[in-house]
Amino acid sequence: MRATSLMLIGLQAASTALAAPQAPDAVPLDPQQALAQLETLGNATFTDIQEELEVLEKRGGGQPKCTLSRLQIRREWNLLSTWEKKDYIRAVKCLQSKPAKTPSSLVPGAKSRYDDFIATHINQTMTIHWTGNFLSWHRYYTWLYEKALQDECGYQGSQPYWNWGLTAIQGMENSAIFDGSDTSMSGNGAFIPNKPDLILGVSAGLPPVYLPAGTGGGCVTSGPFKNMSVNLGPVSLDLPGGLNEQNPNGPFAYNPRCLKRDLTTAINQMFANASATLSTILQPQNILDFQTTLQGNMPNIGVHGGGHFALGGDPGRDFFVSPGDPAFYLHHGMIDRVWWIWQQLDPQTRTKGASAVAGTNTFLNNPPSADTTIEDYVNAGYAAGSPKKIKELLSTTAGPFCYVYL
Ligand SMILES: *[C@@H]1O[C@H](CO)[C@@H](O)[C@H](O)[C@H]1NC(C)=O
Ligand SMILES: *[C@@H]1O[C@H](CO)[C@@H](O)[C@H](O)[C@H]1NC(C)=O
Ligand SMILES: *[C@@H]1O[C@H](CO)[C@@H](O)[C@H](O)[C@H]1NC(C)=O
Ligand SMILES: *[C@@H]1O[C@H](CO)[C@@H](O)[C@H](O)[C@H]1NC(C)=O
Ligand SMILES: [Cu+2]
Repeated sequence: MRATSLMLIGLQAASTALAAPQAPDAVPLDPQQALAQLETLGNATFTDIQEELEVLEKRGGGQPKCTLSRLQIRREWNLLSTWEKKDYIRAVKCLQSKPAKTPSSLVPGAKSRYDDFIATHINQTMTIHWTGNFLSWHRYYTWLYEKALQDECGYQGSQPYWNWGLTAIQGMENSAIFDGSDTSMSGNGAFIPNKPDLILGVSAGLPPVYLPAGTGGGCVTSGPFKNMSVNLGPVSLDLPGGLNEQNPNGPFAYNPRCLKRDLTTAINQMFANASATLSTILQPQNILDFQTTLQGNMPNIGVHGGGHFALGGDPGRDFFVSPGDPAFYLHHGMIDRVWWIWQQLDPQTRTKGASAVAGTNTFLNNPPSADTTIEDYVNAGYAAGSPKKIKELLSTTAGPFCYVYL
C-alpha cells in the first residue's frame, strides 16, 4: 500500500494551492474502522471540491457553470429524511408510469420512461462494460436518470447512493435500503429453499466463479416496488446452479413479470465490504488498474460485481437488464462515488487528459476494437440527453455536471 503523501492541486491561474484529501496509510481489515476511514476520505473529498469551487468563483471571470449555490449533494440513503426517501420513491414510480419515448417498433417491450433507460442499457451492454467508457458512460447514464426524476417527475432531491460497507455490517435485509419498509427500495424476494450456488462465467467462456445463494430468490414481497412490473429481458440472467436464462423472443420483447431479489449479504461481505472499497480507491495508481479492480480481477468480482450479485434476482443478476431493478441506480451512485474519490486523489491526471481513460471500445476487447479516447462520444440513446465526449464527463463539477457526494 502506498502512503499517498500530501498532493497539491495547482489551480492554473490561481495562486492558491489546495491540499488534496489525504489517504490513510493502510487499509484496516476491521469493517467498522474501514467504514469510518472511507467516510473520512469521502468527507475530505467533499470539502476539497467545495474549496476548489470557492476559489474558482472568487477568481471570477470565466463564469463557472457549476457554482456552490447550484451544487447538488448526493447522499447515502440513510442520510435522506423520511420525506426525501418517499419523494425519491414517488419519482421512480412516476417514471414507471410515464409513456416510453423509445419507438415501440424498435423496442416493443419498453412501456415506460423507466424502461427507456433499460432499453438503452440492453442495447449498449457489450460496448459499455469492460470497456474504456465504463465509468464515464455509467456516470452520464445515472445523471440522466437523476435528471429525468427531477425534470419529468418533480423530484426535489439528488440521486442517493448505497454504501455497501454499511449493509455488509448490518445485513442487507436489515438495512434502510432493503428492509422492505415503505421508505426502502423494497426488500427481499420470497424465500426459495435449497438453491444451489451461483456459478458465473461459464456462459461467457470464463473460469467459473462460485457464489453462495441468498435468502430470497422469488418475487419481491414488501415495500414500494412489490407490485412493479419488469417488462424487458431476461437477456443473460444468471440463475443458481450455473444456469443462464434469456427470453427466446429477444432482448426487446415485452415480457412482463415480477421483480425478483435474492439478497445475499455473504456476497456483499466477500466483495463489497468497506475494506475492499477502500483498497479499490487507494491501491490502483492508474485508470486501467482502477477500473479492473472495481469490475473484478476474477475470481474476485470486485465491488461492482459484489453489489450486483448481492442484490441478486431478476433482473438484478442480468448483465444487460440490471437497471430494471430500481436499486441499480443507488449501486451505480456508489460506483461513481468511488471513482470520484479516486479521481480527487490526483485530479491532474485522473480528471483530464489521456491518462484519465484506458481500455478499448468492446467488452474485454472482444471483438478487437480501437482504444477508447477522451474524444470518443457516449450516449444514452432514446432514454435522454445528447451524445457527450468522454472528456466532458470526467469531472463531476465541470461540463454538464455539478454534484458531489456526502
Ligand atoms: C462526515 O460528514 C458528515 C456531514 O457533515 C458528518 O456528519 C460526519 O460526522 C463526518 N464523518 C467523519 C468521519 O468525519
Ligand atoms: C400487487 O400485489 C398484490 C399482492 O402483493 C396483488 O394481490 C395485486 O394483484 C398486485 N397488483 C398488481 C397491479 O400487480
Ligand atoms: C473484504 O473483501 C475483500 C476483497 O474481496 C476480501 O478479501 C475480504 O475477505 C473481505 N473481508 C471480509 C471480512 O469478508
Ligand atoms: C441501439 O444502437 C444502435 C446503434 O447505435 C442504434 O441505431 C439503435 O437506435 C439503438 N436502439 C435503441 C433501442 O436504443
Ligand atoms: Cu451497466
